[in-house]
Amino acid sequence: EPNFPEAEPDAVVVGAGLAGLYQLHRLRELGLRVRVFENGSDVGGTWYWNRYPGARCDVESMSYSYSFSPELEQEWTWTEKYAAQPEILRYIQYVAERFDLRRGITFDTRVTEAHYDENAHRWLVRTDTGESVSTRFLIMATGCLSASKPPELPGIERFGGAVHHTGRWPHEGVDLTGQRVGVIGTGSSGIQVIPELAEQAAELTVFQRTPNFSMPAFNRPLRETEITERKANYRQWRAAQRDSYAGVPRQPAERSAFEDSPEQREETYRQSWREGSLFGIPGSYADILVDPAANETAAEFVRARIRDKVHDPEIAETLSPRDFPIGTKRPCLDTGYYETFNREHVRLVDLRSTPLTEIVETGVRTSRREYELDTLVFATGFDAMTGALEAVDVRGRDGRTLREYWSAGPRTYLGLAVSGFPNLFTVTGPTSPSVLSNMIVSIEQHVDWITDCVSYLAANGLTEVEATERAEREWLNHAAEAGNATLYPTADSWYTGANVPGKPRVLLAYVGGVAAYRQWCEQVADNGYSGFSLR
Ligand code: NA7
Repeated sequence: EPNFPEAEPDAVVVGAGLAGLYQLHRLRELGLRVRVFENGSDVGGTWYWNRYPGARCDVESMSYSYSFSPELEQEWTWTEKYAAQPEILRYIQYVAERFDLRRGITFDTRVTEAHYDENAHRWLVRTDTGESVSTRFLIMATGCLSASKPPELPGIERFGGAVHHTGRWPHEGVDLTGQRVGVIGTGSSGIQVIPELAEQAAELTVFQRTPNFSMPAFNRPLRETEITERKANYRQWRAAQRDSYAGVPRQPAERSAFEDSPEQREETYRQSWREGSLFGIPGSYADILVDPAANETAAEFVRARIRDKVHDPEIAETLSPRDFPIGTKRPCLDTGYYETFNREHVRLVDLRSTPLTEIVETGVRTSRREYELDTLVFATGFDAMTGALEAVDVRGRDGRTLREYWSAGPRTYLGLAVSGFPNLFTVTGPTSPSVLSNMIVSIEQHVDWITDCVSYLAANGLTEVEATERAEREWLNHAAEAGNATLYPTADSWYTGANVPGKPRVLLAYVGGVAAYRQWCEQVADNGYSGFSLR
């Protein structure tokens, strides 16, 4: 591979997170010339940017790791059940070194536009550093939770103190000792950062709009024996991951919640709770994500745990979710979240009963009073699934823009490809299982599929692959039908786009599970890429 930047590579990959890195590795193995553009100054994607204190993966580390290299699996040793961000970032950096990936990546560079030239059958890619690159394949590895959502709040520019977003935490860290700190947002990021901020701040005010369900992570150092055992059986474990619903091996529940007596249910939930996993409580019974009454039994179990932990009954009630079924918004995993509200210097402000009216120079004003703050932390989330893709000016055939084509919600075939956009692939794109699964399992499956497709084209002397509109329509109908059989569409969440004002409300992930989805994708490939036109 030449050392000078290639202006006409075979493939451009956008993003050098877990998806982009593996895609680079696979395409190189095919002998392709690949350019990767990455906005950050180093590899890592999500794990490069989200450096807030307490940032941690909510999937267990020995499952949240690449499976493609048995050597890598043996060389790397995770220290905790749930790895913290610095450890995951070190892992990704290790992978980049181990497979010599950095030399293929142009850092500090954002891809701003990608236009398809129908005559040349190539994408013209432009960057914010003024580079232009012509490529046959364009692979978006831009991440599902990478475009931060601005906290639409009036007066924000007036605030005189420091402002930080959890998704863009300063690399040098932030010292909050002795400060009056405010946090807005109580999703996964907020729930992780709040106990840590409470350790530092003199006074911590949490502004909560919607309480979320959180389960204790029961995080702990991994035992020598578990590591040895997993390392000895990694192949079987990986196969089980791929064969599972969410990319995490787990016996699927077959019973309805109402087949058990209330006492038996309580015992089942207690066992699930002790797992310290996202999948525990919602996976306790087969009908929790389908039947509102079954769901309520699980929700009430968690509310009772909140009441156990929080001394003040009024605060416990404010922290208790009541307006969406448990599991339909991504549940959170925490370490000491609810307990934090027992601390003298921590206060909870309920924005439902006292709405935030504006940000002022000295702090936050609600309908009831003003809160003076030195630092404001936004844990307000992301324009999930589509934000990073639509941030690029992508134009396909006939000048069709992705933004316009998706104006009523994203349209994809398998979450992998878009009709009208030949040779464009989206790794873990909308309507693939993506965020409803262990991301890394879904990433590897997509990257492998894309790599096979590119290699199939070459082997058959073809230059162009494009999803047909019909296949896209049929896939979206299937995905919507599957989604509508569950409670997921009922919740206002980033799964449905409801967290971003004006965003079309569509369930953005496929609920069929990674095993069924993988079979679907394999079938498509085995049938000579049915639903695609190949030219
Ligand atoms: P989330 O889960 O989208 O949480 C964002 C939080 O911020 C949520 O509590 C929101 O309340 C709150 N929010 C957002 N905008 C506002 C405004 N304007 N005012 C008040 N409160 C606001 O994002 P996270 O970063 O925590 O987690 C994203 C995923 O990353 C997570 O699920 C894991 O998969 C990893 P709302 O619920 O909208 O009322």
